[in-house]
Formats: sequence, structure tokens, C-alpha cells
Amino acid sequence: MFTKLAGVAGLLVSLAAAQASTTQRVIPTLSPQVDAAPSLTPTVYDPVAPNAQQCPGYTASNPQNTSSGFTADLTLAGARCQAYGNDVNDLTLEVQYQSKDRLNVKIYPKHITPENSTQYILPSSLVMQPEWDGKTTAGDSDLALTWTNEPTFQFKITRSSNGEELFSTYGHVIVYEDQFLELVTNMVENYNVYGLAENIHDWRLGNNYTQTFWATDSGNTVDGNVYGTFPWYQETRYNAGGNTTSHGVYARNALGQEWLLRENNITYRTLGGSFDLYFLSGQNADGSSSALTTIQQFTQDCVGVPAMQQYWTFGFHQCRWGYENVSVLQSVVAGYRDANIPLECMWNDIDIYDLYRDFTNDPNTYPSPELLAFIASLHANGQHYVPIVDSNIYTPNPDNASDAYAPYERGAALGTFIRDPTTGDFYIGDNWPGFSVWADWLVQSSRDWWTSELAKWYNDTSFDGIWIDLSEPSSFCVGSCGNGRLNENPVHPPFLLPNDPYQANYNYPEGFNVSNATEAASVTSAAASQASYLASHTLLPVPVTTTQGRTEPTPGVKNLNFPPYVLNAVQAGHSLLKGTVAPNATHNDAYNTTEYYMHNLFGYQISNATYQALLAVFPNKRPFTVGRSTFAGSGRFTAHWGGDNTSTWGSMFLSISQALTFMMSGLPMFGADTCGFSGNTDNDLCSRWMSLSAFFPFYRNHNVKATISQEAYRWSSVAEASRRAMSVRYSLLTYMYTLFYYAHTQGDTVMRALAWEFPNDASLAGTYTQFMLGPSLLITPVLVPNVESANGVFPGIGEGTNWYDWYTLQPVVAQAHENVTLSAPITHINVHVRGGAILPLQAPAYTTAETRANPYSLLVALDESGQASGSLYLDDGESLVQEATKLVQFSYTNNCLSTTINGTYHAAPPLANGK
Ligand code: MIG
Repeated sequence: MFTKLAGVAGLLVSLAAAQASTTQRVIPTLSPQVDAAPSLTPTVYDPVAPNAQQCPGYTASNPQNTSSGFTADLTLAGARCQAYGNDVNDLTLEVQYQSKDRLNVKIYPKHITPENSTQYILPSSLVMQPEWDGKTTAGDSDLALTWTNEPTFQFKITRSSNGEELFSTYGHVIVYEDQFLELVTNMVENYNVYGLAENIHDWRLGNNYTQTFWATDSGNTVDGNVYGTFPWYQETRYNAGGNTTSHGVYARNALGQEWLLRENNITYRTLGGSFDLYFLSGQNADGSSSALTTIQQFTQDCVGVPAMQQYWTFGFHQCRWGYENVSVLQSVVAGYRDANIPLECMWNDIDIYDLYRDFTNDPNTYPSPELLAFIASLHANGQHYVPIVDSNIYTPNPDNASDAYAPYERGAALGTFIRDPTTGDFYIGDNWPGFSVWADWLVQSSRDWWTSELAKWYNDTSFDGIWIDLSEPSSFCVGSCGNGRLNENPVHPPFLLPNDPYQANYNYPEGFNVSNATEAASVTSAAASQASYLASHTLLPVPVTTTQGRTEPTPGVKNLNFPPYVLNAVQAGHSLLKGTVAPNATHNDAYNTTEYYMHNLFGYQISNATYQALLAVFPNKRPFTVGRSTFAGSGRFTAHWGGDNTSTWGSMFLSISQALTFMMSGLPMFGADTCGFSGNTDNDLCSRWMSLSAFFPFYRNHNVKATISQEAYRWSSVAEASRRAMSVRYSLLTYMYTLFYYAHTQGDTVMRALAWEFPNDASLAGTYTQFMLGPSLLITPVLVPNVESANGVFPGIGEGTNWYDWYTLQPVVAQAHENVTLSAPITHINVHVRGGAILPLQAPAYTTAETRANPYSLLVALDESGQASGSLYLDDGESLVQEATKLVQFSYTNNCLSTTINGTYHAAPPLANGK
């Protein structure tokens, strides 16, 4: 309470000080004019946009059987329609029964070589490409493809066993142009579709939703494109007779794209590339199908299983933008220790840098000897340290010898940065340090340079992992704005900073006016006075924006920066140029591949490069890297945080949905900025959020600069809620770790939707107010302000499932589908254990290492027939390749506990007792 009050008072004081000064502050040196891009009308909202379904479609001919399926020619069945690009006349269709549960349909230009390509076909060297298993044929597939030429080429995918139609373009044409692909599938009424991460949206996507994929740095825009691209969805059908079925569709294409979920159909559109569709049957050996099996088929077979994480990474992480110097870090570490709230890892944001430049430490506030001593003290206490690395590389002022920046010089000598096609020289955008360049991950020299820069920095900053930011990649101007202007460097970002005068943040969570009426009133009046000042003063020149009509397709020409199809992208003006490296920027590979094709992969590649770099710094240690922009398959290299959310109840709620979509996308090491990033948090929200995130795999509190502090010890109830939730989490660390083992070895999920665990209960189809951790724990969080209870259901009751309260071990008494009101005082989060589970536990301690050294105990929660089972995975917690592991399988039946042990890894702590 008092700290929060002081925080608000601080803002008021700084506003008063700012208002007292009559001189206007220095305007950023890089004018926002360079950020002006024409404003476009998104095609989905453009009343005069062409309807590509009026294109002629294709005719299939010359079908040829292959050992795994068949191929055919597709020929444009009429005049070019030039909807959003130049129609490609001749295509190849390739149908492959790749495995029993996976069918692949590829459509790509017939006359294509890398050199003359009018399309960029995503190579397997960049993104895993599922292949034929060498034995499956149409005859033994779960899936069947049928096609017709009446009136043009259409195909459908059905389930072999019962003819259930899973995907069908019947009634629609296929459109294939150099900058536009379109395909429409019919859908059942009121379909249940999930996935298409990354989105900030209800978990069940619904049938009135457009998912745009174009990686962008613009916060957690609800319903907009955000940081990541996972072009895959899973569909569930609650058929009559309680027979629920599930299947999945993965469209392997990295270009800017849009998925239009509409009543009775889904339209899939990309800005080019090829159709590379994988249909997943979701089928189990007994012929039934399920969401969890579909997810496994996607993760294991299509994009690759997620990286196994080091044990310590499951501890609690504290971060903030605005930790000014090493002693502030020290005081935060001490604050946690004094409050006895476990702190596993301390983070640094861009405050650490000298002039915002990667791989540097500010000599005044973060002098290396002091920082190294601080990190050594963390390590001595079993704690860890992770700093940020931004995706941009500062380009020094050539006219100022003292501005030299060695990481740039070394990269430039290798010619390793993305290029500006108009000059042939490096593409120079802008970011925190000023005019900047970006590494070209398509060339090996870039990746080697990255490894060596990180290794050098390690000498000054003995990190345990790396946080990769701004990997969309983010640029603060439009185009290669530094061309001819490098002598102005270092330019200041073309916007005001969170702690600049008149930029005070007066946002508080919903309900703050109820719980903190007096403070809320002063905040409101301070906000009004700031707003009225801003209304009559222009602090920054406003970018001049013009409106541009959509471009027309032109034979022989591809317009990369302004493709004829306009994505509904969230940046101002819907421009693809805004906020990032322009699509026409080129790479240094043999084909001078453009960013148009690579854009959505920058984050995937920088995470991959960082993974390799960490392996070089720490041989045979599982790399810990947390990235912002991700693509299907990124889970093999990186963890992910949810990006710039807000300190609101709505944002906290949506973090559950965001998490579930990542769980089903092969990237389970996910967590959201706990207590909220932008805006001020409050006691109520932060207590609930610290409790909620304790059940997310990646557990980190992070906060923007210049809002009130939100470390868990700042309020007594947040501190107590955190201690309690963490004691549950740390007791169960080995359960979480075992879940990761199954994710890593067989594509299992870690957090789980209730619908996945209870597939026959249609009432759970959209539920994300509650979720499960693995198969055995049910979490029922408080998601609204100023209440003392939480509502939830106990799935499976009446159908053989029973539940126990985690804290009291008392059985739950509830009716099937009953919306139960559970007591939830501010420091309490409801956790229930599913009957039938055996959970290995350890007494929680301050760090994961201390916890891991404690004796084990077992929680045996009997099901209705008096049985239970569970497992425990053990290894050294850090090696990429383990010398020995151990998997213990527990089972309890007839009043007798038995174990099966595989592997020889020796864990020192004994099994102490059970309950
Ligand atoms: O332009 O490094 O999402 O977590 O604190 C903002 C400052 C850059 C964005 C990240 C956020 C981080 C912030 N960064």
C-alpha cells in the first residue's frame, strides 16, 4: 500500500517538476518524419477489392502415381485474373501419404529453379519439412484425398475409417499468383478451431475472426498480428453420441498471410510462396482421435519437439526496464531475500548497455567488474542472471572516431548484414542506439560472428541465458532511413521515452478506482492535467501520412513493399514497411533473397543462432534463450515471453489463452510479463497474477520503465500470495520438469486446456478461465478485481473423475457441470489434484537447487477405484546430452505402491514419506 502510494506521489511530483519548467525538452534528433508511410486500406475491409474467387482456377491433368501418392499438372483454367499478383499458369500438384496419420499436399510452380524463381519455396534447411516415412501408401493412411476437375480442380481430405470430411476446397477455386495464394476450405457449422498462434484472442478462435501473420513490434494488440507466426490449427468436433474427433492442418509457409475464419469456411491467403499443407489425422492406434494426439503429431512430426530446459529455468525470474545500476539490482535481490520470496534469476533490460549498444555495459552504471562481482554473488547463492540482447546492431558515425563500435566493425568486415537494394550497401534502419543494421542469418558468417560477439560479451557479463528482444525485427523508421545520414549518429529514437516529461503513465488496472478510491482520484486529475497540457503543446512533429490506393498487379513485376494484397497489419497505415526492415531489403545468399520472404523468420533465425552461440559458450549445456518473435519450430531453440502486455485484468486473462496456443505449438516454455508490462499494476492484480503465473512454465515478473515498481515484495499481500504460490510450484518442480521431459520426447503439452483432458465434455470447448498443468492439476485462478472467490467446474465428475483440494487434501464435493464458487482470499489460488495421480514432491526451498536437494515425498491421490499412477523423470538438470537419466513409473493398486525404474541416473535425495 505505502509503496504504491509513494509511486503515485512520485509521478505527481515529476509531473509538477516538468510543468514548472518552461523550456520545452530537446526533441529527438531523428525526426518522426522518417517514420511516415502511406496509409493503406486492408483488403479485408476494402469494399472495392477484387474477389479472387472469381479467378478461373486450375485444371488437373497427367496424374502420375508415385510410391507415396501421386503428382499431377495444374493448368490455369482461363484467362489470368491478376487479382493480387500475376497468375502462375503451370503448377505441380504433389500428394504424399507421408505416414499413417499425415497427408501432405504441395502445390508449387512447375517451372521453378532457385535462380529464376518467381516464388520462394521455403527450403528444409530453414524450416523443418516433414517427409515420407518410406512405407506409407494411400491404402494404409488414416486419411484419403479425393479430387475433381468439375468445374475446376478441387480436393478434399477425409478420414479413411468413416469418410468424415476434414478439409474441402469443393465449391471454391484455387488461386496461385506470384504475390498471392488463396484457398478456401468448407467448415462444419459453429466449428471449434484453436491455434494460429500468436494471437491475443479468445482461445477458441470462433468463426468471425481474421488472423494476420506479419511479425510486428506493437505490443499485445488484441485480435491483431503480433510477434509470432504458427500457421497451424487444430479442430475438435463434438459428434453425436459423445464421440469427439480431432484433426489438424499445418500450412508450411512463412510469408505474410491471413486466415479468415468465417461462418462455414476458412479462407487461407498468403503473399506468395507455395501451398505446403499437412493434414494430421489426430488418430490413436484404436482409431479414435484427440486434440492431444493431433498436437503431438504437429509437434513431433511437423516442427520438432521443444528443447529440454535446464532445471533452474523453472524458478522465478525478476526483470524490469529501468533498473538503473548494479546497486539497484542488488537491492532487488536483497528485497526478495528479506521477504523470503524465492528469486532464481535476476534480469537486465537495455539499461545495462552503453548507449543502447548490444554487447556493451554502461561504464558508469554497469561497470563490468562490478557487474561480474554481482553475478558471481548470485551464482554463489545458486541464483542466475539473464541480460537482454537487442536484434539491431548500431552503425557508428563514420566522421567520429570516438564513436567506433567494434561488434559492427567486425560484422561489416564480413559483409554480414542485410542490404539495401537501392545502394547495395547495408540496410540502415533505426532503433534504440540510433541508425542500425541487422544480421543476415542466411549466411554462415553472420551466425559465426554472433557466436563470437556473445562469447566476447560473456567475459564482461557472465550470463546464464540470453533474452532476445525486437526480433520482428523492429526498426523505428521507415526504410533504410540512415542512408547518407550516418554522420548524425547516434540519433535518439524518434519518440518520447516513458520517463520523459509529460509522458507519465496514469493507467491502473480495472477496479483500482474501487479498491483505491482516493489515489484513483488523484491519478485521474493528474492524468487530466497532463492530457490538457499535451492537447495544447506539440512535443514532436507529427509524421505526414498520405493515403495510397492498393497497387495493381503488373506482369513481370513484383511489388515487395506494397503488394497488391494489403494485410490487415496493425502498424499505422497497415504498411508492411512500418516498424520493421522493409520487405525489399536483400540478403547475402546466392539468390539475394528478400525480406519479403524472410520477414516472419528473423526471430526464428536469431533464436537459432543464439542457441548455437550459447552451446559454444557452454558446451553441452542446454541453451536458455527467450525470444520475442517466433515461428513454427522455434520451440526447438527458444523459450518465449508473451511480449508487451498491460497491467490489466483483461491482459492477465488473455495470457492463459496465449499460453495454451503456445503449448499446442511446440513452444511450452512460455510465460507472460507477470503483474503486467505497460501501465501501473496494483496490489490486487499483482497478487492474482503472481499466483496465476506460478503455474506457467516460464515465470517472470517484468515491468516497463517509469511506472510504479512491482517486485513481489512491494506489497504485503503480493508477497504472501507469491510465497504461497511459489511454495506450491517449487514442491512440484519435479512434476513440471517431468512434463517437460514428455514434451521434449513425445510432443506432449505442459499447460493443458480442460477440453484436451476431458474431450467428451462439449461445455469445455471454449474454457480458458481454468486450465490444467499436465494431466493432474487443475488451476482455477481469480481473474477479476476486488473479489474473494473464484468460479470453476470440476470436469469429469459423474463420469469417473474425482478431485482433491491441493492444500487440504479433502475430496471435492460437486455436481457434474456445476459452476462451483471457491473461496479465494487475496493470497490464495485454487489448485486441485485429479484422482488417480501420483505426484512426486520435494519440500520447497529458496532456490531450485536447494529444492532439488530435498528428500522426495509422494502424493497419492486415489481415483474412485482406489488406484493411482504417475511418473518422475530425473537427470542432471543441465546437460544437452545426458550421461544417465532415470524414469520412475509409480503405480498404486490394491493398497500397494509399486515402481518401475528405467535408467541409471542417481538422485541423491531419498524418498522420505508419502501422503
Ligand atoms: O522498444 O527493452 O518487449 O520487454 O522491456 C521497447 C525495452 C523494447 C520491448 C520488450 C520489453 C522490453 C523493452 N523492449
